[in-house]
Amino acid sequence: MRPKLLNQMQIDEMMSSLPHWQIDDKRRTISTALKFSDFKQAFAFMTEIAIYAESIDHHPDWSNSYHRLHISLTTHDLKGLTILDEQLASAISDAALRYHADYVATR
Ligand code: H2B
Repeated sequence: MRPKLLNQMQIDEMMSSLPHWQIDDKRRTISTALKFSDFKQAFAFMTEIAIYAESIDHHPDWSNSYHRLHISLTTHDLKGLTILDEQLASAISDAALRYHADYVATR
């Protein structure tokens, strides 16, 4: 699939459906940060998201430290946001609920 960059209106719509995500000033990435009960939970979550990311061929930029996970999404090929970022963010938010992860301040 070769997605198109979202327009301003589509981005606004996306952000209203992703309450725990922030968009950067240039509107090229969305990001969030999560805290899990421990490292094992964080890594299990990452494994689940990694498998999903592979299935849609769209991959997160993320970093993990102990029980914290910082996630940033963008469509590198187009240097901006597409429906794939929305799809991955929404899958991440659904999984975060199941894992009882807490949203924390992003860096
Ligand atoms: N993931 C993300 N986040 N952005 C991309 O542009 C991207 C990707 N491109 N995964 C895909 C892989 C591309 O490099 C391959 C060739 O399909």
